[in-house]
Amino acid sequence: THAGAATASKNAPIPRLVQSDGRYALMVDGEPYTILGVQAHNSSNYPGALDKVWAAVKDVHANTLEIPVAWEQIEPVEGRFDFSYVDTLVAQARQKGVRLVLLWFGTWKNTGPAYTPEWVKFDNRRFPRMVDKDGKTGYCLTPLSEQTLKADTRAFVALMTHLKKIDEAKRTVIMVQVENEVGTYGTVRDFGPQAEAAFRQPVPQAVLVHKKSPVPGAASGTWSEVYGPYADEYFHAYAIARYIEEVAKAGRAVYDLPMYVNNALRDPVEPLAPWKGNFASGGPGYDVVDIYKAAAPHIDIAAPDIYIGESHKVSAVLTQFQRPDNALFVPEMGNAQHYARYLLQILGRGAIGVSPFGVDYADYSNYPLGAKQKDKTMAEPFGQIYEVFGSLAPLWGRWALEGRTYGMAEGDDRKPQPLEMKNWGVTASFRQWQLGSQPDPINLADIPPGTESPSGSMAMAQIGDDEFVVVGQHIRLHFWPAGANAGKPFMFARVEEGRFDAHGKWVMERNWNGDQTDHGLNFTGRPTILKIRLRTY
Ligand code: N0T
Repeated sequence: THAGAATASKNAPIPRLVQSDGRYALMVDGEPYTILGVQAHNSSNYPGALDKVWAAVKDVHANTLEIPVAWEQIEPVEGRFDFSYVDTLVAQARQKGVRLVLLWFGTWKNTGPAYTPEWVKFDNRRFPRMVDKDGKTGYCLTPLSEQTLKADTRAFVALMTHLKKIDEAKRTVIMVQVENEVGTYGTVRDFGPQAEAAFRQPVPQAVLVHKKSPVPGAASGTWSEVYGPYADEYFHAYAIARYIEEVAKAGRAVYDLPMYVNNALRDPVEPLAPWKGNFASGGPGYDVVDIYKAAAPHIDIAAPDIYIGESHKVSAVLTQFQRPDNALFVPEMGNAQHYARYLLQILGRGAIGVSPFGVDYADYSNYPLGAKQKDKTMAEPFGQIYEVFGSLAPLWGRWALEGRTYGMAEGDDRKPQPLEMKNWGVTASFRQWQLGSQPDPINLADIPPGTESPSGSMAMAQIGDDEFVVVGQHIRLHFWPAGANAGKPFMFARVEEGRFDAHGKWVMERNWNGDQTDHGLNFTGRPTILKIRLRTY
C-alpha cells in the first residue's frame, strides 16, 4: 500500500461553495449542507464559557455553531500565538457532533478595533486610525495601512495554518467569517494624506467592470468622476474590501475554506442615496456588493445581519443579497421570537444557512435587537423549527441547488400570500382555526392560540411535477392548478404526515384526509412535515 495515498484519503473533502444556474450549495463532506446555525455571544469565546453555549446549541437543535476567534486572544504578545481556545472549541464541537463557523474578529469588529491585541489598539503610529474631513483622528483603523494589514494577515494565516493542522482530517470547521461588520460610523472615508492621494487615482478596472457609474458617460476616471456623490463611500468600500481580500487570500493559500463577510444593514427600502451618516460607510451593503466582488474574489459571500425585523424589510434584504453572484446566507438574525418565522422563509428561498444571534446562556440579553429572555424560552421558538427541519436538512441543500424550494413568512399585515410554483400554486393564510374559515376581517376575539403576533411560516420543496414536501407552522395552505394545469380539476392523491429518517427515507405516520384536508392544510404551532401528491382529472 502507498502510505501517502492512504493518509491523503483519510481527509474528508474540504468544504466548498458550489453554484449552478445562480443557485448555491455549501458542500460539506461532499454533500450539500444546510446550516441550521446559532451564533454565540461576543464574549463566549473562552473555554470556561463554552458550557453555556453548548447547552443552548443542544436546546435549539442547531447543527452549526458560529463563534468568534479574537486576534487579541490568539496573539496577545506580538508573534507569539496561543491556540488553546481553538483546540478546546474544536474538540468539544466534535464531541457534540456540531460543525463550526469561525468568526475572525481582527482589525474590525462592528467597525471598531476592540478585538485587536493591546499592542495594536494603542499604537496609533504603527497602526493608524482614520482621519475625518476636519483632520480629527477617529476610532476606526484605516484600511489603507499596510502595516496593519500585514499584522492582521500574519495572525489570520497563523490561525488557518493551525486549523489545517488540527482539522483537515475531520473538517469540523466548515467556513470562516473574515472580520465582523466592517465599515465606519461617523465619517464616510479616511481623509488622511495617504487616503487623499489614493482618492485622486483612477478607479481600478475591476471595479469599473463590476460597478457601473451612476453618472452618464463617466465610464472611467477618478472616483469622483465615475461615482459622483457616491465616490467617498465607494472608495472606502473598495479600500476595506481590498484589505479583506489580502487577509482572506493569504489564509486560503494555507487552508482553502469558504469565507464570507457580514454586513450591518442600511435601511433596505429607503430610496438609495449617497451616505448621510445613517449606516457604516464602506461595509458590504447591497449597493456595494459589486465592489466587494471586484476587489475581494477570495470572499465567497456578502451576507446580511438581520436586525431589522419588519417583514417587508426582511424580504427586501433577502432579495438584495440573493444574487446569481452571491449565495444567500444569514449569519446573524435577531433572536427575539418574531424572527423565528423567518427561518423557514430564508431556508425556503434556498439559503445555505441561517443563524439567530446570541443563542447561548451567557446571561446577556441583546434586547432591543433581540430577545429579552436569556434562558430556554429564548431558544424555544427557533428550536421547535430546527428540530423538525433537521429531518429535511440532509435533503434540502440538494433541492435548493436544483431550484425546487420556496419559503414564506407571515407578513406584519397578516394578509394571505399567493405563491406560484411549477404548474401549481399555493395560497397561504393565517390565524385560521383548523376547521372552517374565519370571517374577513378576522374576529380578533376568536383567533387560535399562538397567533396573537405574526408567527406563520413555511418552506416548500417541489420534489416532483406534482409532489411537494412542506414544513410549516401557524399557516393554512390552499393549492391551486397553475401553468399547464390551469383550469383543470384536481384532488389530493396523498397528504402524508411524517419525517425523513437518517438515510433520507420517508417514514409516514398518517395520511391526512377528511376534516384534515377539507379546510386547507392547517399547520398549528407544532411544526409539521407533509409530503403531498396532487393530481388533476
Ligand atoms: C451585531 C451584534 C453583535 C435596527 C449585535 C448588530 C455582533 C454584531 N451587530 O448584538 O455585536 O457581533 O455583528 C448591529 C445592528 C445595528 C442596528 C440595526 C438597526
